[in-house]
Amino acid sequence: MRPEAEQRAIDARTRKLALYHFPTCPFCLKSRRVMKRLSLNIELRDARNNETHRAALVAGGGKPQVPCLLITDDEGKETWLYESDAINAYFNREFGDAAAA
Ligand SMILES: N[C@@H](CCC(=O)N[C@@H](CS)C(=O)NCC(=O)O)C(=O)O
Repeated sequence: MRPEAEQRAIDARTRKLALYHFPTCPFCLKSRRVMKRLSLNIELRDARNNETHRAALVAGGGKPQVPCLLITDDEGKETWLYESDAINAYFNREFGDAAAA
């Protein structure tokens, strides 16, 4: 739980993110758990059941592996971050307690 203003600021930043995932993939679950723990409202894009999302993942990231975090910076430049450990490290670095300190 964060103060409302702080959560709004985090929400504004997480609007620039999207997580490509499969609903039943254990690696995706690992990342979704961290999102939940840190109260990150990040759009989930199902690359298993949604062909558009799957195609975007392959076209942008280069392979159909999930989880993959799409990070869009203020200039619109896209970074496709694969690997659950790397994604979770990014979440903790950007939004964890240490980030707020
Ligand atoms: N080391 C990767 C493993 C990810 C992985 O194996 N994901 C599977 C789904 S559980 C996958 O994307 N497989 C490719 C496919 O099914 O096309 C991680 O930790 O993110």
